Amino acid sequence: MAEITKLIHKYLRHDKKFPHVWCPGCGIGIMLGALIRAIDSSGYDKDDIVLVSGIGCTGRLPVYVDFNTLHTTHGRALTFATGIKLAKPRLKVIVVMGDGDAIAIGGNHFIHAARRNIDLTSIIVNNSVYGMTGGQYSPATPYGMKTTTSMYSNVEHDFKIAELAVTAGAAFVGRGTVYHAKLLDSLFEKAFHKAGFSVVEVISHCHTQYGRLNRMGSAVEMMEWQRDHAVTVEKARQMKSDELQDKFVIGVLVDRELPPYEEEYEKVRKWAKGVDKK
Ligand SMILES: Cc1ncc(C[n+]2csc(CCOP(=O)(O)OP(=O)(O)O)c2C)c(N)n1
Ligand code: SF4
Ligand SMILES: [Mg+2]
Repeated sequence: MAEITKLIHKYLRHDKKFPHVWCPGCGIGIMLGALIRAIDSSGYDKDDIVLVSGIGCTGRLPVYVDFNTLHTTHGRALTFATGIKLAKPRLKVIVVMGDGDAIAIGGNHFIHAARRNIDLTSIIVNNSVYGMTGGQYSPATPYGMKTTTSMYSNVEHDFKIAELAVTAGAAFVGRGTVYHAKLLDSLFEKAFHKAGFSVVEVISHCHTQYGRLNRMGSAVEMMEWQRDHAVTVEKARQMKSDELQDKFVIGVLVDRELPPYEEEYEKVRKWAKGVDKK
């Protein structure tokens, strides 16, 4: 308990910005806990962290934490973060986005940040829906599910966010859930220490919008759904594809050495100035 109190006092703007906007039981709070623990155990100085977000329930997160924070426009968090990183490469830049923020309006920024391998950590809270604006479907809403803009059934198929990041070229990609909170701590730490574009997809729940419309029960029942449908990378390797049909994989999906954009760009800058020869 003393440890939690210490973290609250050190990292939350508890005396200025609370109460927060999140519904009781929302998974974003669990993700925030994991984020703070991972930053604390990584030993970063608070002033060396920049936390950037767009707009949404997830996007609200930087308001509540005592780092350098930017609450920017919907879908554009990665563009702000890229500018910060290129101007101040010594800073640790972390971007938190909702599924809509990251892969609907921000989808192009997301795939190109991964392709360029910019040294940023992206955390995407995937609750399958636009939570903040009333539960409209997003590109992460699975086929057949109800939302306020697909009251009968969603006829589109969902992007698998972590797999999209792997294909787009990210150096590190992990997926966890808010049920598996300890796994989130370790995925965040690994992502922070990776040079290049690192991504952690966090499967979460929006029980007040998506869960209610799809009769998925309380926040706790939605977390039990996460527990029952998640399969570790190691276990998935032993399973047949039909056994994995209604499951998703958690753990480290990719961890590869790729030169970060900043290093490549610095080389070109030195060639152009005649400091180094090509
Ligand atoms: C340019 C622009 N388009 C649309 C909106 C409205 N808007 C705000 S948040 C949001 C979606 C939020 O969903 P998501 O990113 O999944 O975050 P969540 O609330 O689920 O955490 C939308 C469409 C906006 N603020 N700005
Ligand atoms: S609307 Fe959904 S995502 Fe937003 S705070 Fe409530 S439960 Fe969380
Ligand atoms: Mg969402």
